[in-house]
Order: sequence, then C-alpha cells, then structure tokens
Amino acid sequence: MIHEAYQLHKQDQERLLAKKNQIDPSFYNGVMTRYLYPVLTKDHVPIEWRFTLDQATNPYFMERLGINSVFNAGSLYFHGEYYLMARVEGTDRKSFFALAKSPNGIDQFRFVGEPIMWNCPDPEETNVYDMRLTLHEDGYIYGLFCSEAKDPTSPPDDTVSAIARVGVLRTKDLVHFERLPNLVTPGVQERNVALHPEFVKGKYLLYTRPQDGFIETGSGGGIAIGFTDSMEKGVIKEEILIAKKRYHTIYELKNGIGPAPIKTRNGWIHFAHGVRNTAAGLRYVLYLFVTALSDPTQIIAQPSGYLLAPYQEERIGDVSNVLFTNGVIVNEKEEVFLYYAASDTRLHVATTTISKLLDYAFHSPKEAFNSFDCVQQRLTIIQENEHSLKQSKK
Ligand code: M1P
Repeated sequence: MIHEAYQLHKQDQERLLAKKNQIDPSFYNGVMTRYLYPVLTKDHVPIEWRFTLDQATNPYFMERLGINSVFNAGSLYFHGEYYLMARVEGTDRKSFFALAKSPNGIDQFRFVGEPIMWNCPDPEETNVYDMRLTLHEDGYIYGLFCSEAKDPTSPPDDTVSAIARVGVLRTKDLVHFERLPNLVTPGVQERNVALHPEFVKGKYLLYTRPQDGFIETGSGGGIAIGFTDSMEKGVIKEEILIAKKRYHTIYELKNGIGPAPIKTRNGWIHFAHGVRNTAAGLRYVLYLFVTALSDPTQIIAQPSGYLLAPYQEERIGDVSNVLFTNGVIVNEKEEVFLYYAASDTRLHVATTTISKLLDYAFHSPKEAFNSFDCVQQRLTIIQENEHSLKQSKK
C-alpha cells in the first residue's frame, strides 16, 4: 500500500513546480534580469527518487536516499523547450546528471525521465559533474563533464588527492546516452571543458582549462583551446591559452569556460567564471568575452570586471560566495537565458538579449589593470555625463 504521506508531499511539490517566477526588482545593471526564485533546488527532485512509497517497508515515510543540492546545469533549447542537464548531488556527496525541462525557461522546470545512465562505466570514476551540452553540426548532442577519480599516484593514506579528466557522452534524443572514451589532453588535470558547436578547419574545437593540481591551476594558466579529429576517441595534442589568469583581476587565481559559446553577427560570446582568493575563501564570479568569428583564438571584446557576482542570499551555500555557470540558451527571438548556480547549492536563471550582450561587450570599458587608469575611466564617464546633462538643459 502506498504511504498516505506521499500524496501530501506530492501536492506540496506540485505547488513548488507550478510556482511562477518573478523578476527581482531589487537588482538592476541594465544587462541581466535576475529572478526571485531559483529554477531548480533539491526540493524539485521527484519524491519517487528519494523515498520508498510502500507503507509496509517505509512506515515512517523516510527519505531513503536524500538529495543535498541541485546546481551547475548544462542546457539546451530542444524542440522549443528549455532543457537543463542538472548536477544533482546526493547526501552521499556523489553527483549525477538529470534532465529537467520548462516551457518558458524561467519557471516550471520539472525533472523528466530518470537519472541519466550510459552504456559503459569507467571503473576508476568516482564522481561526475558539471556537464556542458553542445548541439554540434555533426548532428550529435555532446555532453562534456568532469570525470573525477582518486589520484592513483597518491600515497595510501592520502584520501583527498583526485584527478579530474574530461568525460564525454553523446545522444541524439536526450533519452539514450552513449559514453565515449575520456578526452585525452596534455593537461595533467582538466575541468571546465566545452565543445564548440561548429567544425573549425574540419576539426572539433574544444575549450579546456589545463591544471597542475585538482584545485590549483599552477602553470595551467587559464582558458585554452585545442583541436581533435574525432570525438569518438578524442585526443588534443596541444592546448593554446586564449584567456590567461592575471594578477589583481577577478580571474587572478583561475578561470574556466562556462557553456559552449553563442554565435552572433559580431563574434562568439563566451561566459566564463573568474576566481580570486580572499580571507574568506575563494570567490567565483561570472564574466564575458567575445572571440572573432574567423579566429576563435582572438578575443575581440572583454568588458572589465564581472557581469554577475553572488547577490544577497546567493552568497550562502555549501561553497559560499560562488556564482558558476555552465548553461545558456538562446531562443528564436534572440532572448538569452543564463543558468547559474549560487554557492554550489541551487540553480537560478538570469535573462537578457543578444543585442544587450553585444552592447555590453563592445561598448563597456576594457580592463584597465590598475587603480590610476580605472579612475581615468570613471572620470571619462563623469565628464561625458556632465556634458550630456548640460546639453539637456539648453
Ligand atoms: O566550488 C566552486 C566550483 O569549483 C570548481 O570550479 P573550478 O574547477 O574552476 O575550481 C568546480 O568543481 C565547480 O563544480 C564548482 O562549482
């Protein structure tokens, strides 16, 4: 017999899933619109994935396999619906992938199907997370993710050291997923890897982030690109740095590519995260840059500073002061839906348009790198405004 508590919990969850989102009126930067409610949280995960329903075996209606958090989602606009490939983390710390979809991209996200499974397990792999989805012009949807394993070279009493590699899944229908061999890269450790949606000179282009350590980039240096002839046995022989970490910037300690880039008439728009260290720990913010349509190694625009940073209660979570994205959707109206996680705990959306992003990218001041030049930039704005205000009074 189904436990009587099931229907009550189900009704509560239905109310949450049906809840309309609302623009957050307290936030304004002219580029992005924020929303009051997260689009996915642990409470969105189906009850049937967490509880056993049979009253005889679960008389207290206990959550048998709990969920800790839902965050860092890849995304895809597919047959007119907004799909998220969420990182769902159990209370056992293991992450898995699950698809949720919404009719409008800002609310009513609902998990569909079951947690994603694939054909061929990697016996070394312990954890998987942060999938970037790309609908490639070869006809497949690829999901690139972090495949984490214990570092085989670490001494037996080291229960912490890990190796991050690049796992690859592909599908054509978001139902059947085929596991391909991990991408081989020169970087000792690789996380935050995304696939460019088009062939470049007949090859697959990938954005990578080589690291010396699991957390520290060391000589890794920043966001790189690499090419492979095939995704079925992907091998990148050389990584070329295109966006380096740099002293006293928002990406001083490290950075990493977000989702696959968006193609526009003026270039490829990239979202990335920048990380710096503080007395309170690492701070992750989101920034934007544009690469040339004709040459993906060339950054042609990059406004200074961050576009989005953790805001209000977003600052608090399992890993506080983190804003992280690996998913963005552009619909046929050139509306942009950026999915970002707050503090490794829940997932939000912020919206904008291609037109606004291009304006932001090409007409905002560039990074000046020192306070003196930053004051000059601000004085230029102030003087322009004084002039405009005077003109408006004439
Ligand atoms: O905890 C913040 C983020 O840390 C990692 O990002 P990076 O590799 O740039 O340090 C990732 O593990 C990510 O999942 C996480 O949100």
